[in-house]
Amino acid sequence: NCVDCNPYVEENNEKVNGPIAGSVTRGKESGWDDNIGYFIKKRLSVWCRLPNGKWDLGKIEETLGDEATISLLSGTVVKVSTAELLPANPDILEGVDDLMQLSYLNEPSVLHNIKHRYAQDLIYSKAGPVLIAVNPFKEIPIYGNEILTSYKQKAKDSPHVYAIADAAYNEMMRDEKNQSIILSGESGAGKTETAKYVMQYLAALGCGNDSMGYEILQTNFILQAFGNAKTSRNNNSSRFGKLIEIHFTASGKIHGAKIQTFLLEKSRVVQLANDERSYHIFYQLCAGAPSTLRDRLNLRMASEYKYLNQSECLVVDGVDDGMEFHKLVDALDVVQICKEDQEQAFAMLAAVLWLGNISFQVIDNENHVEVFTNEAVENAARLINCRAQDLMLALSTHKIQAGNDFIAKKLTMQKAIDRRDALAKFIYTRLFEWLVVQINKSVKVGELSTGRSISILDIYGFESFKNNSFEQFCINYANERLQQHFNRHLFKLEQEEYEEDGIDWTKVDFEDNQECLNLFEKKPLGGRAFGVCHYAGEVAYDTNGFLEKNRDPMHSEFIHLLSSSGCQLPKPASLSCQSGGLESSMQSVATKFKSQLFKLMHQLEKTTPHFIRCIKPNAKQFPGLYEDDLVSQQLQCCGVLEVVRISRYGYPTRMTHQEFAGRYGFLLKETNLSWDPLSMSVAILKKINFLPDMYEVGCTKVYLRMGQIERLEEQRKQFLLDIVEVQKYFRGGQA
Ligand code: AD9
Ligand code: MG
Repeated sequence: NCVDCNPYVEENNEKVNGPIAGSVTRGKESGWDDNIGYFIKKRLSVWCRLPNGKWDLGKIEETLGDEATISLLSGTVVKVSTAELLPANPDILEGVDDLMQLSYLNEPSVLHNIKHRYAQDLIYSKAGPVLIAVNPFKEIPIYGNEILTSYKQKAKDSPHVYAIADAAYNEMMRDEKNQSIILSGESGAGKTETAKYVMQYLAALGCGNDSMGYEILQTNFILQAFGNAKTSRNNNSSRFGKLIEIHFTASGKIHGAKIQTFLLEKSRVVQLANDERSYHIFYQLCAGAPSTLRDRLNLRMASEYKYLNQSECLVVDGVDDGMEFHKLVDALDVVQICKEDQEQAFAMLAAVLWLGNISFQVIDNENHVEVFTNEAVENAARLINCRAQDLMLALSTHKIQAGNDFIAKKLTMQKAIDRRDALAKFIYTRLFEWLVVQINKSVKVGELSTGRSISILDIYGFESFKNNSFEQFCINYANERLQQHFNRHLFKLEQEEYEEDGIDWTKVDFEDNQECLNLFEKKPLGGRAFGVCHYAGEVAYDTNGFLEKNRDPMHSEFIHLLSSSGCQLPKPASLSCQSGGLESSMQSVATKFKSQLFKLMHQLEKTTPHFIRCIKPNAKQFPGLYEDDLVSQQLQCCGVLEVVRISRYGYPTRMTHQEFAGRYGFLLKETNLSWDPLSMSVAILKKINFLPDMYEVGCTKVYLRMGQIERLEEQRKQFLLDIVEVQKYFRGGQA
């Protein structure tokens, strides 16, 4: 049972379930089928899905039953099923900065709009309340003090990460309510960079205590060195989730922060895929440590350590690890980690590297092993500050209790290797945790705390690979939770708007992923493989290694070794883990992660959220390359199409009665001047003969279902053409 049942979950589901649980509606685009004839008659553009799956623009020539003949823009004529057609937006809507302005919110229209903007370096767009950020993979001049100031002064309002940070800050000040900025997107999509721009903006806005803003920005650099690595998808991939809560004084100045991290990928310390690296800090230390430190730690080049050289990838293009090391030491100074602690931390890193070089020799025909006595084990023991003999025993034997005595039983080769790697991972993760604690001490929110804060969440995006294991299981579970938060928030916003305007919101259904979450949280999972239909698509998980990864055994030998060693650094953390009680040390990884996530969701639920969806336009990390399929898949995964869907089920067109009456009042032959705009709207809607399901009249606005506005616009166009004809006629007559 990977995710144990926790009574807390039940309680929580109950609480957050709210009014939308179970309301599932997913269907075809309402109204479109009836509109096909209209599109033929008016020669309006449509999107046509070709047999290769790509969408292309064209016009419908004719339909015969379910088959349509389409002439594509290129001139080619194709026959497709009418099910492969979707309405396209009029040219005037090309490249709008909010997707919600599109009359048709279907997938090809959304994709086309984002692509059109991206080609002009307009990387930010809105989808209603959500900011979409497409990674440019190049520097574009849209950041820095000048631009920052123009957003601050509201001189600019085009979609931008600064505008989101500004909105969050202003809402916090105005409503005295905590805010959150939630970034999501797949690896390499730009979450961490975007989060840095948010922090940069907030630091500039709330720079009361200058050094605190600067200190907070420096924490990015430290956590990046210890928690980021080069992967095949991103040269600077964050291998942990992070929530940073930035606190403000009553006058809006920054006065501290609190950082929480989630689920660091520990396997990377000992095992690397080809062309990937371990955590940046190892290479930085090997390349940049001054000679005195090198001597004290017996440090070698990165290429001499097995944990680093196994993947045949030691450098990252354009990165000078030695220089980065000096920047790191500066940042550690800024957050007031003293030189002794810094050196102790470096010693632990060197210990991990030397552990990786320890090897074993078989001593009998049962494959039992002993540690090779060489410099690796000598150095590792010296750095951990224990006796080499004790380390060797801890790595090659297993203690079994026999009556009142303990017998040391020799391990076999694989068990001993696993034991060595487990110790390396243990030391590294404790070091990481220790670092987070130290950073938090340094940026601690002072006595003056008002409780006002903006939290920024940069967490790994949804993952679906060929092989998906326990890590993907946890990551996707986290994403499923965040998606629920996202859906519920959007639903709430919509509901509020309808209710305020006196509209019956029960007519609008929303999708909820509670059933999927229940599956993660309650049911024991059997068999070697299983699939989960996530909101973002189906993922097949391979249970191989699941239980072992979930148990994450902490051998008593290590605890004994480390607590009796003279090593200063990981000890407090490792012991605090133990003193946190047997309970916490016995919890499975998934259980701990689950309760961490619940705490996170509780925390987020108390804030006003702002969502940023980051999109990776190509897998090569190249500028200027936009791959339709990849983008489309991500829009699906990060829920942008879901936002679009939500508004499609609702009423995408909203106009105030003044606007509506002003634009379409001409349709009424006789207007009564004493009519108020609301009465005019009602009269217009009656006159057009819209089906009752296609509109709603609120106190302040008219709400129209998708596609309805086109009908009105077409009539208006015809009316204006008629006027021109009449004018021509009279002018002709006069001539
Ligand atoms: V991961 O899930 O941590 O692997 P992220 O965080 O989504 O991933 P990251 O922010 O690290 O991606 O961005 C990847 C790279 O894209 C960066 O190293 C930059 O080279 C590039 N990038 C991202 N955003 C921008 C931007 N706004 N301007 C320029 C950018 N380059
Ligand atoms: Mg990142």
